[in-house]
Amino acid sequence: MMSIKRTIIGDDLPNIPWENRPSGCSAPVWRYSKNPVIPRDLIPTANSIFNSAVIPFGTKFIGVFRCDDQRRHMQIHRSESNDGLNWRISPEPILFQGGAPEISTYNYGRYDPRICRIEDRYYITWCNGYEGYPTIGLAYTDDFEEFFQLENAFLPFNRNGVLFPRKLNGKYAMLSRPSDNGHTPFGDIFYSESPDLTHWGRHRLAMRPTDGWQSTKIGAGPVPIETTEGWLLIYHGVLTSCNGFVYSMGAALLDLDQPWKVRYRTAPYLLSPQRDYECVGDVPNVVFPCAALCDAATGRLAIYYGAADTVTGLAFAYVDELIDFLKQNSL
Ligand code: BMA
Repeated sequence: MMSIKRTIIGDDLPNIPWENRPSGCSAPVWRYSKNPVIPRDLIPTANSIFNSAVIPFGTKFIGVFRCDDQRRHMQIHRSESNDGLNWRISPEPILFQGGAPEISTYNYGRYDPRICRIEDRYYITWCNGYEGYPTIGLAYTDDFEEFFQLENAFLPFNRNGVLFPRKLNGKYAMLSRPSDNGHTPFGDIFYSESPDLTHWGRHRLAMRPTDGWQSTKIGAGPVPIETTEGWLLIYHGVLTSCNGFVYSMGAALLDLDQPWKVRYRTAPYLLSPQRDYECVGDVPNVVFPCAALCDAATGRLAIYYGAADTVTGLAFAYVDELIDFLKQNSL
């Protein structure tokens, strides 16, 4: 189905990876038939490649991929692709230059990256080990050749730092999820602002866990997508089963000017771990979205998500259908 109205406020992306909804499927989000789109061993040193981010760059796509190596060190690697499906991953992790040594030293790990373009610069946020504690690391690049690290955004403990793709009311804006030093049995999404990407404040609670699939904790996923209906935020929610955490995907529409105000939020999940590659792996039962490509002309979305902390999956949706679903199935 082609979207005739332009709901996405953003660029056209005619080469967005895409596959039509399979016949017989009526769900608002459907999986790529050739998932996992990125196998765990796309580079020979990798134990697993998941929870990764992609963005259009020129006529191709650039990725920053979480590659856990065979020491089980968590690292971020640059990657590129002509079609968003077939990826060439650099064998060495990204070297982040320029940061204060105590911030940029590899310590505990770099993982779960997101990429966000703000004006003509690309920013990467990730979970950064600082003195062994997780917090939000931040870096920028203009060319995906050289990467410059900035100060960590917050005190530990924090994960899932996700920037907005433009300033709001003159300030940079970020969602994040304060956490603990372990596997964190709680987690709410907060909104914060900064004049300079170094000093963050005016923190506002945006979303709490509720019930069912999103009862234990929640965290922002891809960079929010600006639409005429508000910021479309795809996020993960966690349920605690007798066998551990179950990570699923949902979505919310946030107010455009005050994004800590939630207009709609999915009561049912959009995608939950049901396929073998989502249920079986290093951490079973995980669907963890970290990036979305979108084409404003057609309303197509391509969502990249980590599956079972092992491989990367791809799923598709139309933004208008997703927003209709959100409105009709909101908490
Ligand atoms: C979270 C993060 C993610 C991971 C998820 C499931 O706390 O560590 O990287 O995908 O747990 O294990």
